[in-house]
Amino acid sequence: MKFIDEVNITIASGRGGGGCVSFRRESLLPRGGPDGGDGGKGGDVIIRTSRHINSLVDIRQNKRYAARSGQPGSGANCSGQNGEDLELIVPEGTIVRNAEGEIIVDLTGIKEHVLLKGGRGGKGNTFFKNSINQAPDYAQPGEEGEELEIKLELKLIADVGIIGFPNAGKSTLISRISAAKPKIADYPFTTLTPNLGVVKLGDYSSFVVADIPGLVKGAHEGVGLGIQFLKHIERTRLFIHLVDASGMSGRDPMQDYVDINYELKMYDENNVEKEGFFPLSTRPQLVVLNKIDALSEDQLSKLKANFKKATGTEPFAISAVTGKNLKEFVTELGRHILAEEEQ
Ligand SMILES: Nc1nc2c(ncn2[C@@H]2O[C@H](COP(=O)(O)OP(=O)(O)OP(=O)(O)O)[C@@H](O)[C@H]2O)c(=O)[nH]1
Ligand SMILES: [Mg+2]
Repeated sequence: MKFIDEVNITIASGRGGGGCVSFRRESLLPRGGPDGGDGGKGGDVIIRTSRHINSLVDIRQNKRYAARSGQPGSGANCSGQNGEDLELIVPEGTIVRNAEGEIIVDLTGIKEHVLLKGGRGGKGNTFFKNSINQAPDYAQPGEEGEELEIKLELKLIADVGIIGFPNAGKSTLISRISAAKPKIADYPFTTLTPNLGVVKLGDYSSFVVADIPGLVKGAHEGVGLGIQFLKHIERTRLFIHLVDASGMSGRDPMQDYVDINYELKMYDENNVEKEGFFPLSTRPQLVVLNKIDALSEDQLSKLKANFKKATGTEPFAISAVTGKNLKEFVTELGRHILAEEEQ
């Protein structure tokens, strides 16, 4: 299964500035020669890649992206200013296609590519002066810019995988921290295929979270939906291990946590021979207790203490429904991802 982020936009390069028709007029030179300057060049549309961006969310903010036009030339042989280029910054690996679906450029290992050239600036009348015509009274108009509909495509690679029992609130969580709109319902196995969401961290960075169908005890033997979806999060840097803390399921939260980790271990055993396989059971996990809105303070602190004893670190405690502690959690998650990246 592929996760593709797609954005359709129209891009336009700037038109060139017109050349100028002008003649020198100085008090001692009543009939001066031509001095109309050239128009400036229109801006190009350039696409550049950045390692700090990993989705196309920002590009989606506009439908049309246009570079600036060149300024017209003026008298005294002044050239018009060139129009500013327009830069689209996208993640590495973005593919640009035209409206017919043909690839214009695949930005894998490519830092920048000029998608559209700006129009040339028109020549001013100075340019047309020659021995026959000493005083041309015409100039060239600027060249038109170009316009193109393009489709940007990016194969998303998840940074974080959310694991947990069915109904733990995985889809609710992803819907609260990203723009993803997965189906959420009060029964197990609501999610049948993985969902991806892009989580924004401040203005310049983001990361991708994958919500996969829930695991149950015996998943490695095919119970429930089985563990085939774990392959979608094999490449993630870390897991959010989401535990339903409410007890509404009738199961014990700590036992759920142990059972899921056991399934990861079994998955590893079954895949250890696979080329390039990264074991899942040793992947860093952020243990997150969800649905704390359904617990009393006392119940929660007992549960936290139990988890701290078992894992060595304090678990996060959130409510994906009320939003309690979500902001702090996203910040912390971002910090962990950066830390993993730097390793
Ligand atoms: N009280 C409470 N209910 C929650 C919370 N988060 C999720 N739920 C509810 O739990 C149920 C399951 O939520 P989902 O997000 O569909 O759970 P899931 O883990 O994606 O489930 P599957 O897709 O079946 O694996 C829904 O009825 C949610 O409204 C929470 O923080 N508090
Ligand atoms: Mg779900």
